[in-house]
Amino acid sequence: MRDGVFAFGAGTVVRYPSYELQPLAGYLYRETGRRATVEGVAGFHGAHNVVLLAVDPARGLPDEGYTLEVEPDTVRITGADRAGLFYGIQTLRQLIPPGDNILVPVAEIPCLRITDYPRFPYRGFTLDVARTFSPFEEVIRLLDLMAFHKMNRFHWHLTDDEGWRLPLECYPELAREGGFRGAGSPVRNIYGAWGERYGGYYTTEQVRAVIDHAAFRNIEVVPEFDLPGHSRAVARLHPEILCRGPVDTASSAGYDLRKVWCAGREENFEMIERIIDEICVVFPGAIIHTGGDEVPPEQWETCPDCRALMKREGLEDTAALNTWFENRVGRMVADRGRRQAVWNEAADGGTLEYDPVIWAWENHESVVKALRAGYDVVNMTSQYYYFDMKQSASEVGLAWGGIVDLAKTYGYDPVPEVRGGGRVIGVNGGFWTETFLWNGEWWRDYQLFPRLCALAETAWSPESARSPEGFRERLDGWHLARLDALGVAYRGAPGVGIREAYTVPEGRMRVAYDVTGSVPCTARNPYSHAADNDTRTVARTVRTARPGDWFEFRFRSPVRCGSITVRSGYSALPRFVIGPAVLEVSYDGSTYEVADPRFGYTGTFRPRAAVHSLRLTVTGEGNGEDAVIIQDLIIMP
Ligand code: TNX
Repeated sequence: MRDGVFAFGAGTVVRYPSYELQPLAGYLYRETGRRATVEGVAGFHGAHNVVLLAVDPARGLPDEGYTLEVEPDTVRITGADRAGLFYGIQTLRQLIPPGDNILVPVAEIPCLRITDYPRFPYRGFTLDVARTFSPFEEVIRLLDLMAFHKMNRFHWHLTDDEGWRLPLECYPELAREGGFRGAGSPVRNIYGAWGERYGGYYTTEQVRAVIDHAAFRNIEVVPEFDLPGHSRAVARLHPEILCRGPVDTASSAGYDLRKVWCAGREENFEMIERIIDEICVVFPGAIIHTGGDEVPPEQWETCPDCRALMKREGLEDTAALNTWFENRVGRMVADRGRRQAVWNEAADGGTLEYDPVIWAWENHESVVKALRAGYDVVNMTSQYYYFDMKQSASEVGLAWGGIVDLAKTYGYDPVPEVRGGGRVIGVNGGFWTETFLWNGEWWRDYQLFPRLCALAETAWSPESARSPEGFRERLDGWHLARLDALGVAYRGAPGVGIREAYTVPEGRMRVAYDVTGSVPCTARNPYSHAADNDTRTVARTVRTARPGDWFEFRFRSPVRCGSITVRSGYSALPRFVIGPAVLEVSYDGSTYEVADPRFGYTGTFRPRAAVHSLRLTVTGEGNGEDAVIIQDLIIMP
């Protein structure tokens, strides 16, 4: 810090010395409230009130580094490379007082000198767009926010069991049909309401626009084609890729849940190579992610072709087969001059031969294991960096990785001490989206911020410069205000606060009723759990509900009320829902009339008289699940 301030605005001139930097000068102008004028002139020429941009590798700063020198008359931002200059501009943005930039004509920036560069070359974030779709505009907005936090890799999880969002010329049906689920699609809903048509995919133009928008902001897009598991969506359109073993419909009302590419079917590798080839044409980045996670062994174990292959290749188990599979795909990636990235399980059954980057996600041990084996590792440990995990016990999200609050994310040192072996090349935040189908639009900001700020600081700053108190101070002191100004509805923001997963409205009525149904419930989760007025307990059936199955809610004495909400499924994860169904109401205990003809997983209606009983009759087929879950009624006066 130095004495004095630079008055940014009212006559400030932004100068760029060469044509290539003009777009960055324009970017600085726009992102700092359009206060300055921009001109293509090199040097200061004795002028004052000048911001001078430059790239100067000769200064000897590491890649992506920069210096920022603020004096009363001049601001000089010098990048080691273009990326460094870009990050110097981000820091300048962060030095301008938060608030509405446009309404403050002159912003005072304190005089100072900064020398800055990142700890890790890889500072990434994963967005799962397969389970819940994020439209193009949301992706662009996320890239802007990532860039503001100096993050430089966008890992786009484009394919999974529940959807294929990547447009391909070689297999256009994958996105056009496999991008949707529910009615009219061979892909069914596992998450969300039965039968409901849900989905979307990106157009080729949008994919290009994302890549360009990211590249300008020094973000490389890492596309993921998740295989050999997590491939139900493609398997629904191309069932020939599956193993020659039994179908998997035992728990799913006839819907085949199989999701693994057969490893013994040679034509599969032709199809995969065509897809990889097109991915390499569309995506210019260095890394192509080919999945390798969570491959259920049963299909390979029962397939004659896979068994013959394992025998021929001397592969002991399905873990070895998974590694073998990823090596074949790795070769396709390497042949095209790219580097393969895989989830940690891909290395469980042998050596990956094409110098892949291992994305260690399961736990800290998986980071250590991959390092010991000598790989480059991206640390994405779910217990710290999965932003689909709950932030406290009562909030929305999964919890298999524990409660991942801000302090946990911030407090984790991503570089374990492992002698020799590989190195941690970076960190990555993960946002898996199966939990968020029901939550409208608020959840993206809520789950990501400010946890992403903590991850970004871990990614950039040396471990020795980090401190939880300092981080908290900087958040409360100005960074959260800056997020407010950027319109980010982060957890705890004014008007957002802390949201409970299941908001049970205040003042609901406690009324005695009984629940019965045509499907028995489990002993652990009987029907009475849906009638005990305790919203933490649920009833769970022993099998899925089929067309014609019914559930009845019978009040001990007729209830006069303003509204009744019937709810099904888990409160945290939109699974095991009932629907579609017809909701009927009886005011006399014997005749029924329709209250909601299109009941999804939930439905609310306003009775016109005292209610005697309610009945749900299932009209749609199964949900790819072996049960449905019923919650307490919410009855409002
Ligand atoms: C595990 S992360 C998965 C995802 C889920 C996530 C939910 C990874 C490689 N596999 O498919 O969405 O957990 O937290």
